[in-house]
Amino acid sequence: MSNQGDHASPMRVLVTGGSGLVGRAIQHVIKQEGGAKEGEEWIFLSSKDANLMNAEETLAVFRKHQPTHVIHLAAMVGGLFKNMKYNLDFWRNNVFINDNVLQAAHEVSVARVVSCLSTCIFPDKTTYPIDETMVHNGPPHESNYGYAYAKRMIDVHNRAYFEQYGRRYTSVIPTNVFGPHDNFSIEDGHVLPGLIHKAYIAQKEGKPLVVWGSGTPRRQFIYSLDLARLFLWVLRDYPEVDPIILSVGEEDEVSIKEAADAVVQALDFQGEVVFDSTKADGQFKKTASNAKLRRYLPDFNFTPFNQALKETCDWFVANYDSARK
Ligand code: NAP
Ligand code: GFB
Repeated sequence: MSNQGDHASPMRVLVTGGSGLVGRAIQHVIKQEGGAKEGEEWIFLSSKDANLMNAEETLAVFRKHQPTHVIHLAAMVGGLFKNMKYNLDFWRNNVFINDNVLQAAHEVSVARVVSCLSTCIFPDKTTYPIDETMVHNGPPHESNYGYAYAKRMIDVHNRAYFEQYGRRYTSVIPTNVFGPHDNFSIEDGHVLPGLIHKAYIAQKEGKPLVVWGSGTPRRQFIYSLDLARLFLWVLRDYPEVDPIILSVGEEDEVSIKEAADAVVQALDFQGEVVFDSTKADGQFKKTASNAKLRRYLPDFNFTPFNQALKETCDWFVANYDSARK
């Protein structure tokens, strides 16, 4: 069965979280790379269109647009340090959003919903590489258990909507994402946008770039535009209810120190780089396998990391005044 469901007519796709890092990347692929097909309608929501933590507002925006398909990105999102501060809010806000969105989709008979988990929600004590079968195999890292459990419940929702109503709603599991329109907040954002913002200021002030933690943890990073291209494939052609990891390969994993060195190179930062080991390291590694993705898309090409980082840095410098920070 195609993901068109029984829709011979073109898709009407509602993208929740359409104004965020990933949402803006999907907008770029749809509007600048010819990602939409003839007759398709794409609607990108922000929280101004509806507070998806509110069930009535969520149902109203779904009834207004009557989507045939949904890419569900909206969430309370943040880096390690924001997660460590607000585990309760990450749990409650994301559970509200996810329950409202999936129930509204069911009520207006959306054919296909693609929601978003994250590679940071897997069990902290695990074997490597991590794969899609391990989502529920033990407690997540203590730094972000609120977000992690809320995200895992999406997978539980999808299984239950399939068993009880035959809904083929699915989810993807991206690794750490970066790119233009990211949240460059030094306190609340993720590591790459945080380091880009800090290096930009340090350059201007002639001060060292301070990297938090030891620099030894390891991460895989996916460029937001690559993730967006993969999202379109998942929406149109990925047939399963079970989640699929969307990540670069294990061999592309880098240390935080290597990531910082890449930011230094991309911004041509001339100052000293120092490490503040009084700050937390978070999860040491969460090495994910993209073997399942490769079985479906053996020839997909990821943008080389240094090129993607340069494009992101160039965007940040050019849009410094308006960037989220
Ligand atoms: P983001 O840049 O923070 O954007 C979040 C989006 O959700 C924004 O469009 C925001 O709207 C919307 N939103 C938040 N609360 C809302 C609410 N109560 N009602 C309606 N909309 C709300 O996040 P992102 O990095 O693009 O993440 C998108 C998805 O990818 C999330 O599900 C996230 O968990 C997942 N993910 C992200 C990463 C990563 O490294 N960034 C990694 C793995 C998975 P406003 O613009 O109006 O605030
Ligand atoms: O992207 P990040 O904040 O989150 O990366 P996680 C944290 C790692 O980068 C830690 C180091 O090892 C930090 O010590 N780091 C160094 C920095 N300098 C900085 C900096 O300036 N800012 C930040 N933020 N980190 C998150 C989860 O884990 O992954 C979220 O907590 C989310 O739930 C996200 O899923 C994708 O990769 O550690």
